[in-house]
Amino acid sequence: MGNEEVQYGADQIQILEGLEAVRKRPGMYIGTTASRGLHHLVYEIVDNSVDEALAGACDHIEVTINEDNTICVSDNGRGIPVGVNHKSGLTGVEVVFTILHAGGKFGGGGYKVSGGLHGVGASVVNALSDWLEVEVCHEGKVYKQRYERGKVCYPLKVVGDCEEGRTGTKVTFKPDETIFKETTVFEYDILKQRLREMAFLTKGLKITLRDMRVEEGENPIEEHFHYEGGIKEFVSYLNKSKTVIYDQIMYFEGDRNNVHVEVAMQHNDSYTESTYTFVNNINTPEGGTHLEGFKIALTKTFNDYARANKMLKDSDENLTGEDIREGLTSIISVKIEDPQFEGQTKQKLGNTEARGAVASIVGEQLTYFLEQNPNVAKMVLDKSILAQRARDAARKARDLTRRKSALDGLGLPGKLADCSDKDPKNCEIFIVEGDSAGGSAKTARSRATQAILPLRGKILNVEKARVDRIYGNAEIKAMITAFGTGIHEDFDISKLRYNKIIIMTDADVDGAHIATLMLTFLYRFMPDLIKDGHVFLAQPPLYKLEKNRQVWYAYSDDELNKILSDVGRDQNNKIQRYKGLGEMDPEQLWETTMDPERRILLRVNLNEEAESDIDLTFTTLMGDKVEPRRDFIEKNAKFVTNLDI
Ligand code: TTJ
Repeated sequence: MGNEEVQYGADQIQILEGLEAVRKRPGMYIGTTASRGLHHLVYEIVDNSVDEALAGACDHIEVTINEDNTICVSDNGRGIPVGVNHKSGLTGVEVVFTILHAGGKFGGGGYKVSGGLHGVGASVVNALSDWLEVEVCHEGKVYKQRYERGKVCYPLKVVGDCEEGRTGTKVTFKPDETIFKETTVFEYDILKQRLREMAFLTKGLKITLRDMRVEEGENPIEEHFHYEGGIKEFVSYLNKSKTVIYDQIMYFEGDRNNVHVEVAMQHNDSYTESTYTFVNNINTPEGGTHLEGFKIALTKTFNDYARANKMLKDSDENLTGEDIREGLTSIISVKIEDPQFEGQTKQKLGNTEARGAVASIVGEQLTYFLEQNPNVAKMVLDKSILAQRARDAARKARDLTRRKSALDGLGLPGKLADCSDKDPKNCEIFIVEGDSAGGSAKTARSRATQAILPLRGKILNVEKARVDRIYGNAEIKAMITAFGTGIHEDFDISKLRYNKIIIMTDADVDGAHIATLMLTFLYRFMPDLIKDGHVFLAQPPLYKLEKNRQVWYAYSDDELNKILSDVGRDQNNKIQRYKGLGEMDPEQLWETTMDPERRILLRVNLNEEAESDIDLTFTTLMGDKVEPRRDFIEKNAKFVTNLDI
C-alpha cells in the first residue's frame, strides 16, 4: 500500500463496520460457510454480469477457476462506473464493492435482478474474500482497485490501456480461508450446473467456464453455454433422454402488471411431471404465485378446448391439472421488480401480481396455440384422458385396500415375518430379494427387532407405469402395508412401523438394479422416508476366504487382495465368490450382513446439489465393532438412478 494508504473518514468507518458485520455473521448473508456458500460467492458476482446482459449491454461472460482456486469473472458489458458519485464521494466501483446492498442500483430501467438466494451483492463477496481485485475497461483505459478482507488497498487507479472500443468488467477474488473453514476448493460440476442454468434462462448470452487446475502440459477444461432458444432449449435438454409425444415446444412470452413472463413446455410419454420455476433467474423449488397462475391457466384452457371440440362430453368430469401435467416438462420464468419470497425456506414466490400475469399470458397464448395446432391438442388430451381413467381406477383400488385393512385389523402382508417388539424405534425391516434369501434371512434374524419381507423378482419400475398398475402391484402393496405409513396424500410418517428400512439385494448387477427400482419407488411415493434418513442399503460380502479354520469376508476385490497379501497367497486359501445372498447359510448372512454389531449399512440421502432427477448419496454407517479393514467403503458413494432401465 505504501504512500497510497487510504485515509479513513467517518463515512469510510461506517462502511467498514458494514463489511465487518458480514465477516462476523457470514451465515446471515450467504446462508452457510460450507461448500454451498463458497460457490454462492461466484453466483453473486456472475449475477451482476447477467444483469448487464439483461440490460442488453453484454453478451459474453467468462468464469475461470484459476490454478490456485481463485475465481475470475469477466464480461464485455459497459463496465462498472468509474466516475465519482456526488452523494457518496466514492467511485461507482467502490460503492459496488464496499457498500452493503449496493448491487444492481445503477442504470435504472430493466429489472433489478438481485440474484442468488439472498441477493446480497458484490460487497458481501468482497467482505468474505482474502483479497479481491476489480478491473474495468472504460474509454480505452484499464481502471483497477484491490481490497483485502473488504478493506480498500488504494483508490481506483488507471493501470494501463485497453483495446480500442473494448469495455467490460473483470473481478478476481480469493475466498477467505478463515471464513470458509470447511473448504475453499471450487467444484467444477457445481459451477457448471448453475452457469448452464443461467445461460438457459438468458437467451443469447454466452457463458464460458474454464478450469485451469489441470496437470502440467494439459489443456485447461473449457465449456461454453450458449442457447439462442433460451428456456425452449432448456425444455428440450430436459426431455433429451425421454420420448416426446409431439415435436413442438410450446413457448409463451409477454409483459403484464410489471411482470415479465416466459413459459416453455412439452409433454413426454412418461407419467411424471417436471416443472421448474424461476424468479429473476433464481430457482423457486417451492413454487408460489407464478406456478399457481400457470396451473390455473393450463387446466382451464385444456378443459375449455376439450369441451369445445367434444373431446369431453357434457356428462364427463373435468380433467384435473394433474391429468394434464402427466409427462409434462415445463419451465416458468418470471422477472419482477421486487420479488417477495415466502415459506419456511424463502423459496416460494409471494407476489400476487405474478399469479394473474402468468395466468393471463399462458391462457391467451395457449388458446391460440391449440387452435393453430389441433394435432398437439389431441395428443395431450388423449394422454390426459387416459391419466384421468387411471386415476379413477387407482382411487378405487386404494379405497378397496383401505377398507380391507380396516376389516383385517392391521392387514399385514402374508409374506412378512414381523418382529415381536412393537416399538418402531427398536425395529427394522429387511426387504429381501427372492424367496430363498428371504428364507435364510428369516432364520438368521433377531426375531425381536428384525422383520423380513421377501420380494419376488424385479419390482415394478414406477417411472414406467401409471398409478393404477402401481397400486395393483403385489410387491408394492406389501411394502406399503408393512411400512404402515400410507402413501401420497395419505402418507403419515408417525405411523412408520420400523425405524430402519433396509434393502438387501445380491451384490451384483441385478441386485443393484433391484435396489434402484426400490429406491425409485420410495423416492416417488414416500420421499420423506429418505429425507428423514430411514432408508438403508445392506452390504453383503463378495468373497469368503477360509484358511486354517479361520474365516475372512471381503466386500470388494481390493479388500480381498489386501487380505490375501496379509495371510499369504498359497494353496491353503479356500476362496468362495458369493453370487447371491442365497449362497450364504443363515449364520453367514447374520454375521456378514445383518448383525447390527458387525454389518455395514449405507444410509441413502437426497443429494442437495442434484443434477439428475433422482440423485441419491450414501453415507456409511457401521456396527460398533468395525474392523479397520472395512474402511475401504467410500464414505459418500454417489448413486444416480438411471431412469431408462
Ligand atoms: C451499470 O449502468 C451503467 C453502466 O454500467 C452498468 C454496470 O455496472 N455494468 C456492469 C457491472 N457490468 N458488469 C458489471 C459487473 C461485473 C462483475 C464481474 C462484477 C460486478 C460486481 C459487476
